[in-house]
Parts: sequence; C-alpha cells; structure tokens
Amino acid sequence: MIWNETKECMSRDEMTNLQSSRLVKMVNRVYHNVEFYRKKMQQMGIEPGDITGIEDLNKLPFTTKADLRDNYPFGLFAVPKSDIARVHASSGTTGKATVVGYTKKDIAIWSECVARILTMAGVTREDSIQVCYGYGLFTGGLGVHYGTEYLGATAIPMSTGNTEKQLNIMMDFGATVLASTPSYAMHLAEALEETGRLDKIKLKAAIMGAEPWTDNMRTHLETKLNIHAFDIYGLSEVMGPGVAGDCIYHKGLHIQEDHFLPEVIDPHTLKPVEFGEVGELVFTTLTKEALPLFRYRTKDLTSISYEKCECGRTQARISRFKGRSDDMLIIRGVNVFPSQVESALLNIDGVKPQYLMVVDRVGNLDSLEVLVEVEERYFSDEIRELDKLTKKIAKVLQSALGIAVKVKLVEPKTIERSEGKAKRVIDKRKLY
Ligand code: DLL
Repeated sequence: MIWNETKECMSRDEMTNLQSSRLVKMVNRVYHNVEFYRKKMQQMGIEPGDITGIEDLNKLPFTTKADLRDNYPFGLFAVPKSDIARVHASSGTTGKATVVGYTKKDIAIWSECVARILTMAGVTREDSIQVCYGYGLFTGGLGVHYGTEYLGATAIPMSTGNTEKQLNIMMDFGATVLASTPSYAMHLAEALEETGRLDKIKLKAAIMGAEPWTDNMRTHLETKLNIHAFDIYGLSEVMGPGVAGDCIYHKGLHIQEDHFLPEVIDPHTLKPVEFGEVGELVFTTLTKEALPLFRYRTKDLTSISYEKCECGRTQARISRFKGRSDDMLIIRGVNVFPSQVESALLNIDGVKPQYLMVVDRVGNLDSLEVLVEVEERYFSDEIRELDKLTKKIAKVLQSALGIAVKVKLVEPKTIERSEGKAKRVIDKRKLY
C-alpha cells in the first residue's frame, strides 16, 4: 500500500499532489545537472518553471533506449561519479549496452519497492527466497536480493543455472519462495517432476517476471508446483525489478506510482490512448537521483486503469503485458505475439508449454512454423494420434492468431531451455 499521513491508502488527489511536487523538483534538478536534457528543453523552448505539475508532463521530451546508448556509458547521470554506489547494464542484443546507475538512496528506494511487491505476494520475514535471477550486470538478482533483505526475509542467492544444485538447495534449505523467470520456473518444475521430487519442496509462492508470460502459464505453474504465482515487472533503465507487481487478485500490476509516473501512449502519434486501451507504457522517474528519466518509452504494450483494486490498493494498475512492440511479429500483415501462442497451447491436453516459433519467407510469402513439445506417449502410440494432435493444434493456433500455422510436434526436451529470459522466436526473415 502507499499510505498517506493518516495511514490510509492514498487517494488519487493525494497521489497526484505528491507526484506533482516530486516532478517539479526533479525537472529542476535534471535541468541543472544533465546537459542532454537541458539542451533538449532549450531546443523545445521549455524552462523548468513551465512544469508546475503532472498536467505539464506532455511538455517534456521523450527518452528512448537510443538516447542512453548515445550517451554511453555515464552521459545521462545527474550526480557526480563519487555519488554512484552501483551500476548495472542491460545486455542488449544489438549495439552497446545501456548503462544505469544508482546512488545509495536510489538503492534504498529500489529495495523498498521490491519489498512492497514481495509483501503484496504475502511474503514475510519468515520466508526464504531462492533468488534465481542472474546476479551481475542484470538487475534481476541483486534487485530482488536487496528487496528480500529490506523486508527482513532470508535471501538464498543462487543466481541462474545449475538446475540440480538449485533443486537440492531448494529442498535442503526449505525455500518457501522462488524468484525466477517463468520459463526457468517451468524448467525447475519439469526437473522436479521427472525425478519424483515435486512433493519434497516447501515452496508456497513464486515471484516471476523479466519476460512476458500469460495467465494460462501462471495457472499451469501454480498447479504444477502447488504455489501462488505473482508477476513482477521492471526494466533496468527505470530501476530494475519492482516497478510494478500484482496482488492476490491478479487483476493487473500495481505501479509504484509515488516513484514512477506512468503514461500509456499511441506509439505512432505519441498521444495518450483512451483509458483501458492498449498502448506503449512510458515512465517518468520521480525520485531517482543518479539516472532520472523523462518520459522513457519502454516499448512494453499494456493498458492502464485507475480504479481501486479489490485488495484495497489505489495505485494505477497496468494489465499483464501482451509483449513488447518489438516482440510483435508481422506475418502476412497480421500482428502476432508469442504470448498468444503460449495462451492457446496451454488450453490443449497433452501439450507442454514449451514452444518455438520459426518465421521464414518462401518467395514473397511469410510462413510460421510452431514447434511444440508434447508428452512422450504420442511418440510411442500409433502415428494416427500424433497426426490428430498436430491437426488439432494447427486449428487452435490458426483461430487464435488469424493465420495458417504449420505445426511440428517434438519430443519432450527438444526445445532449448533458458536459464534467464526465454527465446521463443527465430525470425529467419531478418537473417536474409
Ligand atoms: O528484466 C528487470 C526484471 C528482473 C524484472 C527480474 C522482473 C524480474 P531488463 O533486462 O531491462 O530488466 O528488461 C526489461 O523485460 O521492458 C519488459 O519487456 C520485460 N519484462 C520485465 N518484467 C516483465 C513482466 C528486467 N513481468 C524488459 N512481464 C521490460 C512482461 C516483462 N515483461
């Protein structure tokens, strides 16, 4: 919860006032300390005094990943190097990494944000959290670790990989909470199942994020591991994990609005979309000292709601992510997201939630092939059963995506497992 002074959940007016006063201070600080923004504001003919509250937000310039790259590594930092307590970086598959920095105060706020999300998921000081996000330049491991310590729970800092060791520690140390990507959680669940150890673990919850996943996947993991699964969202540029997370009602992710001011815009017109419509999520940081950002374009697609949640929280909520605008495939003119495939597959019996989409171009025509893992028995049974299932999946996918899909069923373990963010698409068109 984000409380007001009388320990009630903040009203919308109280939140708006807090955001406005923080924004005004932030803009002043940034104008005087970050040459990149000062120049941009001067070019646009804006002075810090023109920003008097959040209603003036649209006067500020947008920031993109390219801006961070162009100012690599520390060009957008707003404090002297001696005040930087830590740096992280996002790997970036193309070009330079984007580097982010934190002061001690930034790390304290970040830790609190993660702790709030853990609390929302029912985690307490009695819990032990097995942190399977990567430790290092990636923000996942250390971000969740510090949040765990801030809450007073016990951190088991495993980082990624070494599945057998992960499982042994999970059992021996009695981990009650798993923090990992949903795809790695799936991998751990499979390994537990195969070795008949599903009933030996003490997990009650999992805090999963860093990649898009569907409600169907949540239910699947909850059933398999006998846990409650929660969504945690964040991005390195804005902070790391902990920008938003969901509560027991799973009706969207609550944004830490006192620190991150959200907008949802149409990525083409750059104007706000109507409430409830899907658009690109944009954040302005309100309290960050080292790397404050104006209107950072996340490329993540979601919708926003300001209605009070059933849990009592009043923060704005964003809907579960459909994907990133750059994950969206355009196949024969139709927009396709990997999350649509995941959601459809999980409704079919005998299918494992492990799939790989291969997009290709034959002549001038795009084609989509989906490799899907199915239970072993289909390969020992009569070939007719395999054929039947292939046709059924192709039909379900065609109706979910609106295009014809070639389906190839493969045996369990054929598709490469990821220890971090899952790779669901090979787009061969980009390779030509
Ligand atoms: O993935 C931070 C993080 C670590 C979040 C651990 C949650 C848990 P980046 O590597 O900078 O940071 O990647 C950020 O990942 O813009 C989204 O596209 C995607 N993403 C993160 N969380 C979710 C989520 C971390 N819960 C990018 N659902 C973001 C969907 C997510 N996508």
